[in-house]
Amino acid sequence: NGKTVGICGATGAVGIEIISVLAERKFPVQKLVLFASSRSAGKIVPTPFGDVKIDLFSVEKAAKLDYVFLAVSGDFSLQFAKELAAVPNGPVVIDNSSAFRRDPEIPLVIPEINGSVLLSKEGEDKFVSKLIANPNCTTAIAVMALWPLHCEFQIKKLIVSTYQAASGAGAEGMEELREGAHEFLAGKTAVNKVFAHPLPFNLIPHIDKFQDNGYTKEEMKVTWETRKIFDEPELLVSCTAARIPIMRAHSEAISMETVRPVNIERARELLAQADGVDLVDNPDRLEYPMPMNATKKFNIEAGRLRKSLVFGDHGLELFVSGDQLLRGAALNAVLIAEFMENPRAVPQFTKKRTCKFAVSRETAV
Ligand code: 11C
Repeated sequence: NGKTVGICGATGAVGIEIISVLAERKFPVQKLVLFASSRSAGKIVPTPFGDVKIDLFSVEKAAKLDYVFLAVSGDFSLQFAKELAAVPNGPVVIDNSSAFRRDPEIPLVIPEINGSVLLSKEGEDKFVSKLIANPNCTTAIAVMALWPLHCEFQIKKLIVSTYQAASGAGAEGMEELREGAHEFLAGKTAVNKVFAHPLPFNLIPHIDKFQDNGYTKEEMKVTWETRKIFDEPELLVSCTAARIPIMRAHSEAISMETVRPVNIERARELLAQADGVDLVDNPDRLEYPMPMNATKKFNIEAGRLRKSLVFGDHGLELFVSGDQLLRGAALNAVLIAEFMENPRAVPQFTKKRTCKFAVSRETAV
């Protein structure tokens, strides 16, 4: 029962990772179809599933597949995703862009947290939607650590400061950092086209467009998407997002206020047990989450747990690092496909420990 799988944006940073993750997770790929722009069309790409000739996308071609991953712009997704997902017996469409994340009709999914929102009440092999949105990388990495804590202590307020890698701006962003670092070290001024300012040896507190409220869209995504994934529309979330000269893992300092008092040892235990999370929290041995160690890992790292000086017993501080291209994009997308193949195969935190506070989860699982 092999599956036919298509990737749109197959030559981009996320598209390339999706191919690797499909192989590493042993997703039953019977045939892989790679779509990219006319610049790459016709090229032969070696993949773990054999050599594949890059094709130009059309809805007719993609409609014949079982799964289509969209790792392209939001405009492309807006143009084609709904049409493709509406084809009778057509593919499941997993969209990595922000186009549908806030659409109340489209599930926004991290399988281990809220995969159950995909399940139709008609039975386990029936799903509520064939178009599924993959979250923003910054949100996805943070909520892996936050969900188990929320289920135990009920998070009331979140203040997040991010340290985001160049890969969030795609292969071009990574290239600009690599080239710019060489230029900088050679005593030249690093040229910036992708980023608002030169990134090497710098920090840019600006990711995506500024909004009317003074936050950037990247920062607002953390608020909007955390609320939707947790099914907590009132959760207070404030984020400051900064780009730093790191290649592909995002880090985040997170402060929270909780409804219930926090026991730090219990918080450590919860994170040590959580699927998709590695607890790295031994300051005595200089062990804490770092982007260098989180790079190319499926699990995110969480550590630096401590009682908050601001929120006291009802507060917790922590630090997370996670691979932007994996949990933040390709891995999560492939896990969604795995969940659609067999919901029981994906570890689901909600099944082991029902969240006491998100009422809809209790009824859903
Ligand atoms: C960044 N988080 O680091 C962005 C990239 O909404 O999918 C992902 C943008 C998105 O620049």
